[in-house]
Order: sequence, then C-alpha cells, then structure tokens
Amino acid sequence: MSSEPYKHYIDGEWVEGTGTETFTSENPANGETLGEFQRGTEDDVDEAIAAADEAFEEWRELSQIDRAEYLWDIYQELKDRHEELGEVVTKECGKEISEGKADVTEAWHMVEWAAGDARHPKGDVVPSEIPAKDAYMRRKPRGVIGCVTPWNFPVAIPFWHMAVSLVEGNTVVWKPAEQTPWCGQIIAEMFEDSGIPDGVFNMVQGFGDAGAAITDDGRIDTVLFTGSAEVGHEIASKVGGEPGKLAAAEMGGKNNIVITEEADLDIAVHSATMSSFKTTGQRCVSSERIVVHEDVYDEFKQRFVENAQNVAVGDPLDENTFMGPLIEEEHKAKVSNYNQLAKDEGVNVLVDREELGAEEIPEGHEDGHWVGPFVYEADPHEDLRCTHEEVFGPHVALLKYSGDIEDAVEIHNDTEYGLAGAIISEDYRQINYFRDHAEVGLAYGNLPCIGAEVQLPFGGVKKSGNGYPSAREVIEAVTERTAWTLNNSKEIE
Ligand code: TXE
Repeated sequence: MSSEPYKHYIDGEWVEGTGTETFTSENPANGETLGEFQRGTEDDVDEAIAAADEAFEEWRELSQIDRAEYLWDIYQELKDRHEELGEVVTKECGKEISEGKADVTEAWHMVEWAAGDARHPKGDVVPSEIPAKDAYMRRKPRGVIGCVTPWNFPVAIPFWHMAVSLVEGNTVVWKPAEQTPWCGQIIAEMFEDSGIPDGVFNMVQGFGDAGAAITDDGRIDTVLFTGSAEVGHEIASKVGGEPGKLAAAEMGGKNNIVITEEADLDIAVHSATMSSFKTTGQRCVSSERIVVHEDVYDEFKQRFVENAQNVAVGDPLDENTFMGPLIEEEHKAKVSNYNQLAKDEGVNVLVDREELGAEEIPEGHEDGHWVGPFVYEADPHEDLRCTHEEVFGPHVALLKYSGDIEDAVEIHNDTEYGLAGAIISEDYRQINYFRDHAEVGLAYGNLPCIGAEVQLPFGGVKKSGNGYPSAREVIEAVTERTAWTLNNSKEIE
C-alpha cells in the first residue's frame, strides 16, 4: 500500500487533482483499510474530459488494428497479473477467490473480443436500386465515452465498457466505483504500461458527484452506465433531453428461475443454489424468485433449503468458502430490512441465517459485513414488496405454481424488471415457450441464471436496461453509422 493517497490518471499523468478530500477502500470481510485515494471533483472530471476530447482527433485517425495493439498489451497484462488482480478483487469486493479470478478472466475475454474484432470483416455490402451504385454501412467513433461502473464486477465491467469503445476510435473518461478504487488503480496502471497515447484513457476516482460530472457533461457523446436502477434512470432521462448524446444503461433485476414439473431436480437445485447465493446474491443476474411447479415443489424445497442451511459463508480468500460478505454495512442494513419486511408481509420463513453464529465468522473477521441465506415461501399472486423489489443479497422467495408453462411465465413476468431468467425443464415445448415469452434480455435453459459470454449481447428490458453498455452490442452505443453510397458510372441520376 502506498503511504500517499493514490491519484487520478488524466492525460497520461498521475495527478492529485483539485480536491482536498480522500477516501479509503476497505476489505468487506474484515474492515481492513486497503488504500487511500484522492476523491475526484468536477474540476478533475473537467480536465479529464478536456484531455479525452483533444486526444480524440489523433486517436480516431489510427487504424483500428493499430489501436487494438494497445489492447493486446493489456490482454497480456491481465493474464500475467491474473492471480494478483483476482486477489485484489476478492479483497476489495468480498467475492470468494474463484469468482475474484473469474472477474479478471471475463475482462480479458472482452479485451480479446474487442482487439480480435479489429481484424475481422465488418459491415454489409447492401444491394442498391441502381446497378452501378455501391452501398454499404461504415461505422465511425462517436467521440468521448463516459463510463461509470459498479463494484460487483470491478474489473470485468470496466473492460466491457471500454475495450470496444477504444478499438472503435473513441477516447474514454472512466470513474470506478468508490468501493473498488484499488481495482481502478491497477487497471489504470495497465493502460499506462501499454503506452496508449496521452488522453485516450482517463480515470477519475471518486463518488456519485464525480460520476454525475461525467454523465452531465455536454462534451460526453455516449454515457455507458452499469449500476442501480435509480441512478441509471436518472442518467437516461437527463441524457434523453440532450440531442446527439446517447446513454446505454444496464441496471439490476428481480430475476426468476422457473422449475417445471418434469425438471431434472439435480440441475434445478444446483442452478438455484448457484444463482441465489454466489457473490452473496450481489450479481445483477442473481435470482431472488424461484417459481416451482406444485408436482416437484416439496422435493425441490427440501433440497434447496438443505443447501441454504449448509452453504459455507466465510473468508472469501479461503477456497472452501461459497459465500463471502456483503459489500458494506449500509448494504447489510438494506438486506436486513428486506428480510424483516418479508416477515412483516407474512411470508413463511424457511431459512433465516441473517445473523451468523459467532462460530461461523472466521477469526479476525468480526468486522466483516456478514449475512447468511434467507429463504421463504410466498404466494406468487400477492403483491408483496419483498417478492417484487430488488434486494441484492441472499434473499430468496419460493413461489409455487400450478397449471402449465403459461402460468409460470405469467408469474415470471410479474416484476418491473427484465434482466435475466432461467428455465429448468426437460420439455422442449415449455423451454421454447419460456424463451419466446419471458420478458428478459438474458435467458438461460437448464443452467444457473448466471454467467455471461462477451460474444453475446448483455443487457435487459423493462426497468433493467436501455441499450447495451456491455459486451458485444456496446458497439451500437459507441459508433455512428454512415450509410455510404457511391455512383460508379458517369450517368447522373
Ligand atoms: O449503485 P449506484 P450502488 C443495485 C443494487 C444495489 C444498488 C445500489 O440493488 O443495492 O444498485 O448500489 C455512480 N450520477 N446495483 O450504490 O449508486 C457510483 O459512484 C452518476 C445493481 O453501488 O448506482 C458508482 O460508480 N454516477 C448493479 C456507480 O454509479 C453515479 C450493480 C454505481 O452506483 C451517481 C451495482 C449519479 N447521480 C448495484 N450516483 C448491477 N447492474 O449489477 C452514483 N453514481
């Protein structure tokens, strides 16, 4: 750890910035201070945007193959520093170590996709009504991309936003989440090591006010945001009022797993356990609603409850841990309030490990933000807040249904969100009905409701998203399209 506060990275320099305040990063498993960071101000953001704006004119003139070379260096560094960075992810955001490392893997997959795509044929040759006319579509960079990212995937999501943006010829100003600035620091070091031209990549550390200074600035051409629905909708509505500016936001969900009457229950129990409790329920695709057919309900309930009672909560650096702590005390209070709300709303509680026993908390980790699983059964047709609002923790409702897949999907769609959903079934008709009618951007069949592959789109519908700030489809938000037509004959139309 440096004895000086870590700095912002603006225009190819490490700068203290104009602010007088610093903040610390803390390990959510034990309260240990991991580092002190400069807190960015509006003036720091202003400087970063000015640098990005200026760098854009030269950066856009490079071939995308040349631009991709810098990303290949970063790809290699992500691989070389995999163990180290995976451990930093785990220490900073509390996910268990295999997930910490997977966050880094996910990042290099994105960089590989973006840099590899630079040599890939793109675009369409389009038929024209006029024989001698060529018609095709060209993409151009939009300019300066403002990226604001959350703490739950502190390495993968920044690269999901930035890798394609940069290869396509944009410059970026990025603010990491305030809970995970150390990951931000290491990523900025990687950009510095790559030798990317000054001003092409800029990072300002800080809180929501610095984020808002990025997203509100008129020189930002596209805002890419991943985080809460509240902030995402605020950004999207502000940006919507500014002609020529775009926002793509991916927000949370209240995700369901549907388990039909002839489902393979081994797959069902495994999928529900993974989706509900991995990352301590703090993935945007985590499932908080398990919709189970009455014919298999009792057996599923007994097996799922057994898992919920037994999943190992503990030190995320220990490979035997299944669930680490929650990100911070404030978030623990939110999860706890929702558990209480569920009780107040009259649900039938099946597992309540909210307060872990002293023997479950590893020595030296008493200051961690610990909770265990909370599982209950509720009536799917009752309009309860606990079964409809995103908790972002290991808080899970079992919802029994009778009837056919149409009934299950009706329950599935009965939330304002539409990010992810899974079906566990052996019946292709039911699976296909789910695929076509579940109101989600990410649908999984006979798989846990988690996981992403960068060559697929990643984003939601309804309250969960507008546009795709991540993975393959981000190209739509960070490029302009020109419909190009060329007359190859001497004839005048
Ligand atoms: O999100 P915020 P938080 C959900 C989840 C969680 C809740 C709050 O339900 O409990 O959001 O989490 C920056 N203008 N998800 O507080 O506040 C902020 O500094 C511009 C789901 O972490 O949205 C950070 O960098 N930026 C989600 C980023 O936005 C602003 C993952 C996210 O912070 C801003 C995380 C503003 N006005 C939380 N206010 C998912 N999709 O997985 C804050 N920020």
